[in-house]
Amino acid sequence: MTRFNHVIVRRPGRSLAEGITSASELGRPIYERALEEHRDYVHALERCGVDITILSALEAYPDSCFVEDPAVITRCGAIITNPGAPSRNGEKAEIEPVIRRFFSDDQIARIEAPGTLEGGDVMMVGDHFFVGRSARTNEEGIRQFLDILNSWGLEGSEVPLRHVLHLKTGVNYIEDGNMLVSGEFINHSAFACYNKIVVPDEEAYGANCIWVNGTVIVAKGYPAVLRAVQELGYETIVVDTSEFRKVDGGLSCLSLRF
Ligand code: CIR
Repeated sequence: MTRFNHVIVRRPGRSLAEGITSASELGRPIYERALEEHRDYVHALERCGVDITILSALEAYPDSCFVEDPAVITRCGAIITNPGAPSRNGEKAEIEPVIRRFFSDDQIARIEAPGTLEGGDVMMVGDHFFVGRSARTNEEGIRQFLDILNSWGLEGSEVPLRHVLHLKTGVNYIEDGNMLVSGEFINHSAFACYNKIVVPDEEAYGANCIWVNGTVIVAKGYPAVLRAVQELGYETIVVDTSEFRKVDGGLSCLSLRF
């Protein structure tokens, strides 16, 4: 059974306003509001019974509060990724010393060039890891990732993406066989055997929920998603992530949970 004891987050910096975005029509994130939303996010996690490592903002890396992307943590070890976005690649060197506080040398592996991989493309379902092949995560990155998993007795499989930034932009596992699916993943054969909660198009951003020790954290403003998750019997906490949405970020991207 999955249980998380630790969470790593990084405060957003003022440079978040320069983060990569596909949604410029939403405007640039407002730093003070992003900080407030981030504090609420941390409080929500605290209520889920995890200890939280809060890292300082890194102004040199506008997207570095999205700590999910430069590392993937499994029950057997951690993988430092090789982010495919050039402006984010240096984040891997910033996260590694933090990962070392929790894992020994033999529990840490790396994705090496020409392989690229970002953690937002990795969805953990027990000991199986679905990996999105995206503009950020390439074939070689996935090959290396699956090799590492296999060497640890874990397994994974590739899911080609057509429209979304990362795999977990559109599909998220909330344990107990339940999976939130939106857009291109609704009828995807890889997810046919799960209890699918279909997220309507107008709430697609809300598909990015996180399960933490029995509680599901849901983004504010997605009532159909919230209702569906509550009807499954989960405790829920709603957190506003609208400033992070302006740079394509959501609930899962803002933490490493292990
Ligand atoms: C990026 O484009 O890399 C950031 N602006 C958003 C990253 C979101 N991360 C995630 O979905 N895991």
